[in-house]
Amino acid sequence: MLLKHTVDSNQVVDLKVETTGGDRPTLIYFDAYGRAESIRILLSHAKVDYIDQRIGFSDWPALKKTMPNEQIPVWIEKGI
Ligand SMILES: N[C@@H](CCC(=O)N[C@@H](CS)C(=O)NCC(=O)O)C(=O)O
Repeated sequence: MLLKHTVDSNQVVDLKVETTGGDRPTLIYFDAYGRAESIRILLSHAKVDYIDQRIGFSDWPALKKTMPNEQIPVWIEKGI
């Protein structure tokens, strides 16, 4: 699955979401503990099947404007 984020009129960033199928929700955060690790731990404990999408720090400046409040963590479920 490929999410296309329009950053501005000239630039579209592809955010590749690893998925093997199904409609698994996605947690987007840096490849770091930060504000996401407690969420990951809770999801793991609850045995929630989700995609742990980790963004490289070098990709963040382009993706920032596409995120709600321009911050992460972000949870995407059923396209929302
Ligand atoms: N109010 C948000 C704050 C999220 C937040 O501060 N995210 C930081 C990472 S821990 C962030 O996106 N930093 C990058 C930036 O602001 O450009 C929450 O509690 O989840």
